Amino acid sequence: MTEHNKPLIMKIKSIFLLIFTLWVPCLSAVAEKAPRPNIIVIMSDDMGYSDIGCYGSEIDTPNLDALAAAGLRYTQFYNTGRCCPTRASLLTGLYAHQAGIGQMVKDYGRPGYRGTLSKNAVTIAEVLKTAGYSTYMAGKWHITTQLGPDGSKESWPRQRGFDRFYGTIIGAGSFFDPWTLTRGEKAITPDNDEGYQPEQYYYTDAISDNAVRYVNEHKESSKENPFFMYMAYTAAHWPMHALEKDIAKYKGRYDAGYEAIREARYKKMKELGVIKDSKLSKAPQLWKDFPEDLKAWELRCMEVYAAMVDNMDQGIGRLVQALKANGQLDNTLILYFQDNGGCAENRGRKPTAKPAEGVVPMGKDELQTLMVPERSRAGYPVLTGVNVMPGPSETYIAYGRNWANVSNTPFREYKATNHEGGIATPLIAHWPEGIRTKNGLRDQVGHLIDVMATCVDLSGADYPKIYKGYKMPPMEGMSLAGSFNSGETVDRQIMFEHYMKRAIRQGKWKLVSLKRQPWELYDMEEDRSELNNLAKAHPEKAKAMAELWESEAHRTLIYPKPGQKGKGH
Ligand SMILES: [Ca+2]
Repeated sequence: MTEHNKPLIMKIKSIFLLIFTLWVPCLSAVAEKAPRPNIIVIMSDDMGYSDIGCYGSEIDTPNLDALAAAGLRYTQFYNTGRCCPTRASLLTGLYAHQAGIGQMVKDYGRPGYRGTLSKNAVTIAEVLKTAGYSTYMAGKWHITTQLGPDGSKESWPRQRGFDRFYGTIIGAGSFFDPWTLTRGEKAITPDNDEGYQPEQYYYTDAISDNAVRYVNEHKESSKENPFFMYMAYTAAHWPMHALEKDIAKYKGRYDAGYEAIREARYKKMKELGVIKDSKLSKAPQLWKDFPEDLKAWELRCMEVYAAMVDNMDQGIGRLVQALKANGQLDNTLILYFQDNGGCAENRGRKPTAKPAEGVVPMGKDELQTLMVPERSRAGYPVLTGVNVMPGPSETYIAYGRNWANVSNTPFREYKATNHEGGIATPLIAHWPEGIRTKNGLRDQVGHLIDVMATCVDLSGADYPKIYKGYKMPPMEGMSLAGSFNSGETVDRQIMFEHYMKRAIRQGKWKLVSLKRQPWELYDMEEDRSELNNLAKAHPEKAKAMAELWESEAHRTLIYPKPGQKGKGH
């Protein structure tokens, strides 16, 4: 630079400074005016990583596939492995124990195990309301011990931040007559609900239809504020209940048996890129070894399961159409994921001990009071056991371990464990105005705790330090928004614990154990299926991660455990 040039450069600098001074407030004014997105969180129940089309399934899910094709699929997203803790963690952005629900909805008298959402935790709905969002929920709550329609409701959806609620307070029940069915705060039956009288009542349709109604009524009321909606389907949790029109489509689709379906999924998953070098884990039973005389029944279980997923996808399609018709699809972030992996529970696979006798129809206002009804609303006895063909309301059967293993292709283990078969979930993110990548894959490791951070980030809400006089722990997660338009990954540390099954993910490493079993160590980049235990090959790494898990367990209220007086083991 010469002396001669200086004044000119200074002049240029001044001009730039002037432009900058005028331009930046202009830009920030635009940013302030940019409408904040609506946010819809859709969660399904008891489904494996490979159960939707865009993650490898043969089940028809064209609407979820279309969201994935126009947005992103995450390949390493985690839930907690079980219904209640997942819901507690998702809604609060904390680990489940910090939110008071480390196990199920039962009070074990320890801070991490009260069975009801902690007052030292705030829900996404509560936070987003402070930023002017309307808040709606349709579906399963399952984070309170308060079940009775006449008792305290202080930890019900309406009391925890949702303006409107339609759904169930407990975690499971008949799809034709759900236990704890509620509109707002009022206990209802499918027959006496004045707000919803379809030709044929089916809970999955009811969740979809009520969600569509919330979206439409938000628009009709000309509200200019954005909304947050939480849709928590009970599909495809047991019982295998579905509509005959949906089941018919899947007749014969599974006749080739477990291995053929599992291998087809495995091949498709690799082609799609949702798994990389994961090998296929060992199946619990081969199709040829399943009793020949029960095969028609076993096939029917999976046909009904597929129909349940299909029906949910149809409902998601109706939701997308409503958003499109209202001109709101482009500025709505839709997240879809699952609450835990495929369920190996044996529910209803043995005959009913004492079936009800005769036909005694239920009255219009007669509330269902059982998770497993003794009778359908029409009055017929509900039956379980082999060769009771699932689907109708007079049956109550789970699809069983072998199909759960197919759902969890290619992983090991099931719902309620911390192995990948328990905690791996798809995550689809769709937001035309915010996500530029189409049909993208994201390898960023993530967890339910990230949903709160994402909502806070996109809504501009302040996450409170104190809420209603209670102190709030800081959010545990990180916003997903950073990965919406970038494939770069950030190393994470993520904790897991449920009924003494435990895990910690740290970068590419995962330390995991079953209940009262030794730690196993896996390299998740090479062995996502957890088949080659490296704990002995890398003892120092295993030890360091085990120590980290212990210290994090104290911090995140895994300790003290139920039955423990002090802290630690
Ligand atoms: Ca579940």
